[in-house]
Amino acid sequence: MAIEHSNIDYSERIPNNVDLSGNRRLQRALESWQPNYIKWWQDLGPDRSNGFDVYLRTAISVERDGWANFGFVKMPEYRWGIFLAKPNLDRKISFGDHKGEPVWQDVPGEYRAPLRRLIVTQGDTEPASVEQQNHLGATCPSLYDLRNLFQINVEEGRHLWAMVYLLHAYFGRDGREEAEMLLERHSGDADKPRILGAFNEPTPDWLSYYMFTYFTDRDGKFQLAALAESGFDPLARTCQFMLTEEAHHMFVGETGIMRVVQRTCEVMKEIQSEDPKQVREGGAIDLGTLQRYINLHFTVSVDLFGQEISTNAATYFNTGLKGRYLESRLDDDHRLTDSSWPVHLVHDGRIVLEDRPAVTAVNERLRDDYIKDSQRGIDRWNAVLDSHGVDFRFTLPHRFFNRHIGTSAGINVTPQGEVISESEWQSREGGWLPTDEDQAFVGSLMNRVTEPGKIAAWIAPPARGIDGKPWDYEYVRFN
Ligand code: BYC
Repeated sequence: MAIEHSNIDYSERIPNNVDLSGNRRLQRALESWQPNYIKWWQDLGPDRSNGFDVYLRTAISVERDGWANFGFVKMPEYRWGIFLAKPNLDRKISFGDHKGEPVWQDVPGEYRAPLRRLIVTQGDTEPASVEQQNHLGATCPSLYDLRNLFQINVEEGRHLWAMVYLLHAYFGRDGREEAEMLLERHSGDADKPRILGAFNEPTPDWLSYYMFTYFTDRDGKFQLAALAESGFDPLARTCQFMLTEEAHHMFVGETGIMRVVQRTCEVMKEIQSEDPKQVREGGAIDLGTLQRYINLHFTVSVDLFGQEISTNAATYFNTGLKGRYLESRLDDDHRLTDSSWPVHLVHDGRIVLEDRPAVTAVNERLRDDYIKDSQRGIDRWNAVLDSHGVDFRFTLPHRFFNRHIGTSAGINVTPQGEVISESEWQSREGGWLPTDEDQAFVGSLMNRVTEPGKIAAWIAPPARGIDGKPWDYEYVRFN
């Protein structure tokens, strides 16, 4: 294997810390993928943004002080590259059948297919999210928000590079073919859709976007954390570095929704009413609509954890390819030979909690961690309501509400966790999930605001700006 550095070589066409120039074949392969990537960015990345100067962070090293370097960049000139966290030469596999063995620097032949599949699935989500968001620049509520959108987009693009590097470097010809396919499947495409459900859903407006970055990017956090435990060291180190960038994406979602809630509270105070109709007339998003958006985006994201009982997941765990959240900090045998885990299941139309072999329940366990983490934002949004003396409380719906993957797919469950009939679902669904009318209303608020210091009327300004700059800084220059 090549020598690797923590500093990134920016004199190369593809910035990297994996000594790419020491492997000409790989370098040539990636350099021939690069124009296809740029073409994809031009075609399906942020609409009509090529000439903008955007205040973006770019990693110049994977050290603590080097990964967040700010400056104005035109997005097609962003230095997408290949950055792996520093190696730990003594690292051992920490779970599964190979626990205690040195981590792999190459792909173990017998695990090649499932490993490739995990990398492809992860890689597929990254460009999908850019495609889902490509039209949002036309309706941004402020320059600050526009900049954050673009930051997330370029980083998702880089996360695609991260997976494409692994495919090219370790999977030969089929890896190269998979890398091509990552640019050929498209979000919502009837013939060649993205692999996972949530990544084919539209992100029609900025409320959906904040919900997506809060709930769906958080799936990214948990999946990347599980892959960061992998026995395949290049994957683990790639994901470790990706996680440093992921935090900002969830921050955009959490604070975005918080600012919407803040504005709604201000309007309710001004008009002395919490009546949804009057709140909407006041130009804010009523709390019921916000709850329905939470319900939708939470459930679509919860589906991303797969089946409650999964032999795929057990195989990934046993073979050392994908661990649990913070695997090395868990206090057990890390093999799960005799342990069990409580799993929500549906039996004879009833929801039950039953112990199942833990190794088959690792998807569900990751979902448990995710749900716990998701609750934190709900608590913060409720604290905003509290500080305005508003009684309403946001809640996460039951994990079986509105599911399309897993044991509750196809049964109707209320947000409170009651199983109901199809006809009852039909009559009550509009109270739980965004209606056409909700979406039309939210859509009607989406007008582009790009003057520094100005912000759309449905959202409060952020508490602070980016990189120590004021929030009303000119983060995007249109030229
Ligand atoms: N949609 O045994 P199961 C991110 C399929 S987000 C469609 O549970 P497994 C990001 C499944 O493929 C993180 N199909 O499967 C966020 C399987 O198919 P086969 C993305 C689904 O493999 C925002 C079958 O159902 N990373 O980074 O244990 C912006 C049986 O299911 C879905 C990853 O997901 C679904 N939702 O679990 C940008 C990590 N769920 O085998 C980026 C890599 C399941 O019957 N992926 N199926 O043909 C994985 O670890 C696994 O593939 C999954 C699925 C956890 C997703």
